[in-house]
Amino acid sequence: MLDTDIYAITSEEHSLGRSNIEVVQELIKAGVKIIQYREKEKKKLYKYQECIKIRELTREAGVVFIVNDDIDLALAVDADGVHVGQEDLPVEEVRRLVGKDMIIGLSTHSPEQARDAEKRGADYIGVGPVFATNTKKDVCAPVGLEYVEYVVKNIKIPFVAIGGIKEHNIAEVKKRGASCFAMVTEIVGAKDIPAKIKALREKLS
Ligand code: TZP
Ligand code: MG
Repeated sequence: MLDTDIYAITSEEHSLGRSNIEVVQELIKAGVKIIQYREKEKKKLYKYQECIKIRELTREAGVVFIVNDDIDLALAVDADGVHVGQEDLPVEEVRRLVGKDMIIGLSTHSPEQARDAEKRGADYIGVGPVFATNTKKDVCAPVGLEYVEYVVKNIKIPFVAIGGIKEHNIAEVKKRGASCFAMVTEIVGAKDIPAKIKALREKLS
């Protein structure tokens, strides 16, 4: 789980006119091994139709597929995991609904939330926003690299750093001990997605 470098997250409104499906195809081509479907602007039926297709593509490619927010959607399309936030259903309830095998990711923004996530059975946590970002609408203030360091030192479950991560600052986050990096706009907003993934990986090497 999260034994990969780049965790890509969809967002059609930032995808330069490409559909989520086209973006996922590019991500797979680029060798990304974990993809989260995050789509705030669409009705459930259209999200379902996209996720059915993305499930097919990711399964074929051996890519881990996580659905953001919608537990029912994750179950309906047989995703590998679901990612929830602090104001979604409690992790224990999510676990009860999805069963023991589905991956549960939980966004966290503080040491307390990280410890709590671990205690309650999240499989991994999101740690951020590390830097300022406008991609998420109700985002809190950046938690900074100190929180990344805290998690590296004190939390045993895997984590993914998120929020404002770009080609120019990813190495800085790695230096603090992160090994998996989630990005929305830096990746889906790139004209050439495989070239962007390659450039990010060069910064990490
Ligand atoms: N959760 C915390 S920050 C964020 C989410 C979903 C948005 C990250 O987007 P970007 O474009 O990589 O800053
Ligand atoms: Mg959410």
